[in-house]
Amino acid sequence: MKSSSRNRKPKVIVVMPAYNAAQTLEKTYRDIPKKVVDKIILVDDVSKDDTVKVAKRLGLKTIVHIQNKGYGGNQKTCYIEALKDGADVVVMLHPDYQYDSRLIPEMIAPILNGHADFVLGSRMLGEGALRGGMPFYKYVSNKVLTFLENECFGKHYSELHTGFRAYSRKLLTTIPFTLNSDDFVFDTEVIAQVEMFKFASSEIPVPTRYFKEASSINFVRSSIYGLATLKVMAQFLLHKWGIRKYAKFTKTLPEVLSPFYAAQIKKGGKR
Ligand SMILES: Nc1nc2c(ncn2[C@@H]2O[C@H](COP(=O)(O)OP(=O)(O)OP(=O)(O)O)[C@@H](O)[C@H]2O)c(=O)[nH]1
Ligand SMILES: [Mg+2]
Repeated sequence: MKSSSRNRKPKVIVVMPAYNAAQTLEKTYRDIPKKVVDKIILVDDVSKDDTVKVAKRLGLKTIVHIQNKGYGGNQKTCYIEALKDGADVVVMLHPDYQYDSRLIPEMIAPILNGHADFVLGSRMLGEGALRGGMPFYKYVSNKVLTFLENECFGKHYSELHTGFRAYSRKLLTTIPFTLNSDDFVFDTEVIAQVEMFKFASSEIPVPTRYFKEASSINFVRSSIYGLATLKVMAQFLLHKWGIRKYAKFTKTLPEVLSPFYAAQIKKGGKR
């Protein structure tokens, strides 16, 4: 790995954007390989259950939003905190036990060995998304959206709608993720930024796990997400063709952050 971490062990921080995760958080936490993870940060988006209580009992760094922001808004806090705390590699892990946190070493390996700045845990490369319980309509829309996104980016990803992701510090201190949506489409915007800023990416196979507590997004929410994803694709192409410019594809994070936070993140990079 390049950058400031040349002479020391890279710091790996796991961030968990949480919303009503009290029932699954401890199980998710137990599976995290502590040997390769330096710190775990949980951001609570005003859960109605005991998520914060459980997180504190487990000794996680816990941040509680003053208002419910949404999944994207939650991730913004997650990444800012991880960068302030000096992360060289950040892993986003849902606290709903949907993704297998035992695979974190595989997720971070391409970043640590300098092959990628962005790693996706792909359920489509795994044992079988449908066999793992992915609802059929989600499977089909996932495939269709991923196909369209690949056409748009000129890439061959197997799945672009996974919530298990790892990022290098360089990536997160470059893309202006704070300009993205506070809703679920935040994830798609990040991928479009990864492509626009030409960061190298990689995929590893992960199993699919669906059960009641791990999935709350219903058909309507999924459809809104699908349409919002198409809109991001349109913005990507308009920007690429020079028809319309979007700050989220041109600015860098320090340019859009308040000087206070920009300085804190810079300090985090110098630990
Ligand atoms: N901040 C915030 N997070 C949410 C909200 N709803 C869900 N989440 C989080 O977003 C993540 C994804 O939501 P899920 O309900 O697990 O989505 P899912 O149905 O598993 O989605 P698929 O994997 O696409 O099927 C989880 O980590 C939730 O904790 C919300 O209203 N606000
Ligand atoms: Mg889930």
